[in-house]
Amino acid sequence: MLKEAIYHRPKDNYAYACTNGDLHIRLRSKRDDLQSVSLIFGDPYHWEEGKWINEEQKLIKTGSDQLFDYWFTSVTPPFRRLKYGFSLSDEVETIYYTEKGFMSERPSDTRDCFAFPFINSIDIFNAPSWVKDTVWYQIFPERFGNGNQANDPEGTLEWGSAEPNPTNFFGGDIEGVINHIDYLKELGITGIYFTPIFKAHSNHKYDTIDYLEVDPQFGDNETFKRLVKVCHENGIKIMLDAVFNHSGFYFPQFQDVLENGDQSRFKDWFHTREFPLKTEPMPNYDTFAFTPFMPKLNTENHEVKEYLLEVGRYWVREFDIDGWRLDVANEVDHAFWREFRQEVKKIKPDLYILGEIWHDSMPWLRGDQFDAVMNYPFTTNILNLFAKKSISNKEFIENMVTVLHMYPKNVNEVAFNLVGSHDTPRILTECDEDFRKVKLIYAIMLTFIGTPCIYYGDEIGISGDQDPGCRKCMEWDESKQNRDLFDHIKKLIQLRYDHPLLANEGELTFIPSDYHETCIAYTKSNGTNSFFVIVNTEDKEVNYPLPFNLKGKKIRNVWTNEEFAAESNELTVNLSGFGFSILEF
Ligand code: ARE
Ligand code: CA
Repeated sequence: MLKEAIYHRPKDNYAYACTNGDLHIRLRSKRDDLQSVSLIFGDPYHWEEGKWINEEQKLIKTGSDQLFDYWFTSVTPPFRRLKYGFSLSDEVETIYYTEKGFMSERPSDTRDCFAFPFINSIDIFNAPSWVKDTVWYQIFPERFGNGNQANDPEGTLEWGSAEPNPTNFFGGDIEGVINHIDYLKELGITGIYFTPIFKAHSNHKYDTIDYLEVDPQFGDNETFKRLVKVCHENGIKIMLDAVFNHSGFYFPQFQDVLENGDQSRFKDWFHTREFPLKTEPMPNYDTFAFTPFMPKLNTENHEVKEYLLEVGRYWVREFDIDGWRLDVANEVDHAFWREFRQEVKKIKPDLYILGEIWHDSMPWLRGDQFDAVMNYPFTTNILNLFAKKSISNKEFIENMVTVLHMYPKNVNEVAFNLVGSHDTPRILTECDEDFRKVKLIYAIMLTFIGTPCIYYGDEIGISGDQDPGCRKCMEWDESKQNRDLFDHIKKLIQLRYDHPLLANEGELTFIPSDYHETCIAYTKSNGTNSFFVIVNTEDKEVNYPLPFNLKGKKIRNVWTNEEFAAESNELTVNLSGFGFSILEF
């Protein structure tokens, strides 16, 4: 037994409480090393005749990545507190693992044990329940629809007449979104994430001038109110982008510091190093990346904090938005985000708080800051397999298992899964314009754990390279839209709504990577019912023998809507090159 690989810590993704009173416990061990793992657990204060009263329960293996196996179990401590240890067995021995290390004797004294001292409900991670059933659509407002030419900025180009660049404008606005609600309804999405809409200088609006005003190029605050109303009437939630890490260069408070230097009453609003401020050759104040046009806000300053918290509250209170996406969330202090959460959730307890973090984000997902982060590790894994072809199916499965075990399950359910955004090349372009691959990718994303998001236009086959290429105008001429892809995604969305198991109910388990050469497969199961997703990642027809004995069971192919009874215990599914299948049994 390789003890060095065995890991547990009574916090974060290894031990966490759920809102229903369950306590989830995970353990990690070297891949293929242990044969079984059990939890030895009991109430810390339950002693009888000098003996600690405890029980034992087996953990199940929920996946293996390149190096490790992951084990899981759930217990419901009646008095909301637990002491525990593990019993670990391989072929030769059984040993015990507790906070004090490894021992040959079963733990009998709670002082040795791991402790989950008390499940205080206020500390439990509690994301809004609507999110896990939501399918998002991301809109870059300047490029979705021009509903009002009167507000077009000077020099606006004809819709779609040029390649997008960092400075051109095409006149997209909020009325353009309102006008196309029927299109979004038809696709079936139930949430819109808008990149920034507040007054700013650039076409992407990440350089805010006024946080309390909708950019006049997009409409006004009343137009936005109308949009929220129309969306809500159509069952669509609204999430806005909060750019609190930095302001824009033309933010009046920053202009004041530029002008008045250390005499400015706003000088502590930013991270300045010397006066006067200069932008060349390098800004002498902190910025987003090295962009002088985005001076970093000092969120530790009381006035700045109060100002931004009010912005956070304002759009929730006055406009009834349903979510905040937090730009560059990892560069803002944790203390700020803790207060932010308190403040906005006081107004709307089921508001969704989504941080933009591309890396391991556990420190933000402990229940006191964000509900989710943008799941770029998921994105990268998909791209590496289908687009860049830099990993094998085996590595893909292993990486997904890693991603799924990075966070608690209740966090995974609301993870914001995406395969592209305004910051990445478009998925079609990544896939070398191979629509079959794009379809497969959506089949995975829309049957996966998490809340999926479609980047505007990806559903009709818009192409585009890295920013700014990925920000082309939406194509509204139906004859130029790929309606086949649209129908495909629409159907997957509908299936996800029709079958909660395809969304976030039940467990996702991959079939081990060595089972089949060219197919990736996983089950979504709640113990009674199961869905089975098989994806052929190569351009050749294959037969996939089902890895279960389903004899006598009714099987339904939910994609083709065919039903059949399994007559033998060996069933094979035929898949075309880059084909897939979704079975229910
Ligand atoms: C502009 C040009 C780009 C150019 C860039 C260089 O358009 O072509 O490459 O300048 O300075 C906004 C605009 C961008 C603009 C940028 C700067 O949308 O068009 O780029 O401002 O003016 C990191 C951050 C992450 C950030 C990405 C872009 O961690 O927070 O970089 N994303 C948000 C928004 C952006 C927005 C900003 C931040 C700024 O979503 O749209 O940009 O408000 C790795 C790293 C990540 C890194 C990621 C992407 O995975 O680990 O940390 O994200 O790559 O680069
Ligand atoms: Ca317009």
